[in-house]
Amino acid sequence: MYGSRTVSVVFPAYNEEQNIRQAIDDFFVPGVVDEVIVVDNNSRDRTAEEAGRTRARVVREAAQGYGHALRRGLREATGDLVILAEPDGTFVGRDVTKLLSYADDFDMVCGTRTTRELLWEQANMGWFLRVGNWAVAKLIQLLYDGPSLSDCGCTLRLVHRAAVQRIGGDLTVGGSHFLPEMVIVALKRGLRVIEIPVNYRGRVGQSKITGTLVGTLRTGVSMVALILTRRFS
Ligand SMILES: Nc1nc2c(ncn2[C@@H]2O[C@H](COP(=O)(O)OP(=O)(O)O)[C@@H](O)[C@H]2O)c(=O)[nH]1
Ligand SMILES: [Mg+2]
Repeated sequence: MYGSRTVSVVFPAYNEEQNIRQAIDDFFVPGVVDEVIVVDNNSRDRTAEEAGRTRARVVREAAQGYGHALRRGLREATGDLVILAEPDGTFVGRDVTKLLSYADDFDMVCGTRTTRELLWEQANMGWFLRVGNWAVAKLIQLLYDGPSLSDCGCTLRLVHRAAVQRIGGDLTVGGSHFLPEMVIVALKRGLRVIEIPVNYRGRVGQSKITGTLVGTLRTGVSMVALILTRRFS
């Protein structure tokens, strides 16, 4: 609970057996987080089994993709406040309280991983990724008259479930470029959005999006295409 509101955490999970249980433990912040939902996205490893041994609720999403998994989680969450995160060890459970501290004033509180002081040594956020995330975020800020944005790809974020109900029908992206769509739709609907710095650590297990240059570029191009087409078509 946060004040009188219940809090859900959503983990999209594709082959995350190595860290899923630690992540659930870490994010089940006592007295604060009421529900953790693991969206198992056709994992071929023991992700679902490992998560099934915890207090988390496991749902299986057959449509493959980061966006499909997160959208399913947004539909499944029952909390008044919904926090999207990743179970790969990159995010820190105690940052939940940072997001919550802005929840009274904003409909959506996005994390940013481009603050150097909060980047851990092993974090996959070198110069290229940092500048790329920043530049695409600035494009959104500029074209959609947004708040100050400095990271287009940070899963860790909070959204009120009431806001999800307003924007859910407009969310269409199933792939890795889902996050900019969520911000664009929120801004178009006039939701109050802010971005705050969060910790970003090294990953446990294999990265499926920004682990390779090709994956990073593909995601970046899809993001920019989405941002431009939604604005100009
Ligand atoms: N890439 C990808 N990630 C998925 C999918 N389904 C769920 N996920 C989860 O989405 C999150 C982001 O992927 P990740 O490999 O961490 O990308 P990175 O953060 O760029 O290293 C992880 O928690 C994945 O387990 C999928 O189909 N593709
Ligand atoms: Mg990750």
